[in-house]
Formats: sequence, structure tokens, C-alpha cells
Amino acid sequence: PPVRARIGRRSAEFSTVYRTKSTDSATPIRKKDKRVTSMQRLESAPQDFDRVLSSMCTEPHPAARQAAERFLATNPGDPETYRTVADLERDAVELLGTVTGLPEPAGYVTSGGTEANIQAVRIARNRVETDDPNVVVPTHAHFSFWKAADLLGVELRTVPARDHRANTDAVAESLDGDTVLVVGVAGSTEYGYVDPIPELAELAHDAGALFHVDAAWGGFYLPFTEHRWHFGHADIDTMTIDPHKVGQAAVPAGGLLSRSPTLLDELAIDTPYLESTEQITLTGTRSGAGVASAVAAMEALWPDGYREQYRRSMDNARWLADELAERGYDVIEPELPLVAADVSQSLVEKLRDRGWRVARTGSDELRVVCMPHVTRSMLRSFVADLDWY
Ligand code: 0PR
Repeated sequence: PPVRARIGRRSAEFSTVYRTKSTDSATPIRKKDKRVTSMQRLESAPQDFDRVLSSMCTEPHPAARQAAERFLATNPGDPETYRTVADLERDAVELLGTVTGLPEPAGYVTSGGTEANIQAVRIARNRVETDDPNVVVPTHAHFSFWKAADLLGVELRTVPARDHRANTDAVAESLDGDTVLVVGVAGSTEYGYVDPIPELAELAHDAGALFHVDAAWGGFYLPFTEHRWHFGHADIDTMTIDPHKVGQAAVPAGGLLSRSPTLLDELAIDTPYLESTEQITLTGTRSGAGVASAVAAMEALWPDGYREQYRRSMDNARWLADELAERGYDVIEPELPLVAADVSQSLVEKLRDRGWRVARTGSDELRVVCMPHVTRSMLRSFVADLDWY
């Protein structure tokens, strides 16, 4: 679909902090509560992660929580003033390089996958002189690429998938001399599937374009799989990998990595009145808490903790997929710890009424993301509720 058709539309369905689809707030304000402060209301609110099967955020590792608190008031956006957190950010990038097979990584800790994806598009656009740049993404790419296209004035060419993975023939057909970037997804938001990364990289480079991998969610599960997804497997230019998702850091901590520091130069803006002379980030003031917690989580968990987590989450996903299949639902075979199944809208609504936070795919399947906070016992009671209807 042309990108313009999907952007700038206003409707009651639009979901932001201010306007949300959800009608049942976790902490409803009733008239008689008027003199109760928001903080007092929080005390009686339910535990955040108890029934959350829809989120790509999770409970941070205890070390990450502690590190976040310690660096709450620091700003890695001003590295000459906040030197400790600036050092920590270098460590974070090193660790992300280790996870993604990149020995001399360049990059920084972003506010999340959205910022990292926008910046990857910005690098590619700025690198090439063309009046009419286009970016080729599979249809299952995250919606942050639509934001990027809108902000940066590039044409987004979406390519249909085959079996939930990018179709390389269709990608090849949509490339031309104005293609500045091709995107592959390693762990898609809807199904957790991995695109053919080495093949896409080759197509991109043959067309003179850069190649970006979005491993925002999958990046901390994939090292323990057979998938070919990282810098050591393919000629990848940039990558998104988010510590604040499966990495178990505190929010906000995303990651943008680049094979070479030269590509990041495309993002540089002069900062005349700071001690440091330029900035490559999209936001100015940034969260030192996110940076510090990313380092703490990765030092605590890489590689054994993440491996153990992958095994547990993947076992849970396979277990849930089997339970749903036994009950006659069509299940999309999980490739990473994410289960999608053809459960009716009305049943999903009933589960939501019972407090389950579950998501849906674009094709209206039920979608359960097996994050670290999602345990077998949680899934057992979810299935028990499903059986009850
Ligand atoms: N790339 C991929 C593959 C993603 O799945 C996501 C987020 C992003 C990029 C963007 O990352 P940020 O949200 O950090 O900018 N995918 C989830 C989604 O859109 C994000 C999410 C997280 C949703 C927590 C709900 C939630 O509770 O579904």
C-alpha cells in the first residue's frame, strides 16, 4: 500500500497514550475517588506482568533495575559531562557486538527499536544523492518503518511475504537504482519468523543499497538457534537489537549497530555549545538509566542466562502451540518464542474480560509473546480459561 494511505489518518481506533482502544483501565477513576491521588491509586493496582501475554517488554533483571536507578539523572547525550555513563555506553555497544557477531561494533543505545529503525533509514537516505529514494521492506516489517518513511520523505516499497517470510523474488523485482535500503526482519513482530537474511543482503548490495536487519525483539533469542541472522552470517550494514525487550534491561534501551563508524557519520549534527562537538542520536537528552541497565543485564545474562531463557521460552511456546492444536485451533508453527493461532475474536474478547492481555496479528489471529515473565503456570491458567468457554 502507498505509505501516504496509512499515515496521518485520524480515527477512534487510533491508539496513543491519550486515546486508547482499551476501555477497561487497570486503575479506573470513579467519581468518588476524586480526592485520591494517582500514586495512591497505584498501590491497589494489579501486578503489571501477571497476565500480560501481548507485550515485548518484560520484567527487568534485578541487576538492570539497580543500575537504572543509580543512573536515573545522567544524560549520555552529553558524554563529556556524564563520563561514566558515556563509558558504559561504549561497553553496551561492545556487548551488543558480541551478541550479534560484530567484532568492532559502532552504534549507540537508542530509545527503542523505533528510533534505531528510523536512524537506519536516515543513514541510507543521507548516504545517496537521489531525488526519489526508496526503501524496500517486507509487509511484516514493524510499523516504525512507516514512521521513518513519513519523517524522512522516502518511498516505502512493501513486498508481500511467502509463508510469513520475505519473498526474495518479490524483493528483487522491487529494487531499482533509487533503492537506498533493503530491510530484513529477524524475529517478526507478528509471528516471530526470520527472513532469509544472507540472500536479502546480497540482493541489496547488488542493487547498490544498504542492508538493515531488524532484530529488535529476536536478537537476544537468535544466538541460541540455527538461524542465519547476524553480522557473521551475512553482509549486514546496520542492525536494530533492543536490550529493553528480550535483553531484560529497563525501558528505554534500544540498540542501533553499524558495521562501520563511517555510516554513523551520516547522522552527525554539530553541537556548538556542548563540550562534545557533534551528536548522532535522534533524541537529545537520553536515558542514562537505559544505558546502564542494558550493560548490567547483558553482563549478568550473556550468554548462559539468555540461553537458559531461550530454552524456557521456546519450550513454553511449543507447549502452548501443542495445547492449542490439540483443541482444534490452527496454529502457526513457532520459530521463536511467539505463538499465533486462529482463535475467534469473540473468544479473545472473553479472555480479555478475564484480565488476559493478548494481542492479535494483522490477520486477526491470537498472538502470545513468550517473554521471560511468561511462565508455564501462567500459560496453564490461560489454557484453563480458554477451556472454560
Ligand atoms: N522492530 C520490531 C521487530 C518490533 O517488534 C518492535 C516493537 C520495534 C521494532 C519497535 O520497538 P520499540 O517499540 O522499542 O520502539 N514491537 C512491539 C509491538 O509493536 C512493541 C511493543 C512492546 C508492543 C511492548 C507492546 C508492548 O507492551 O508490538
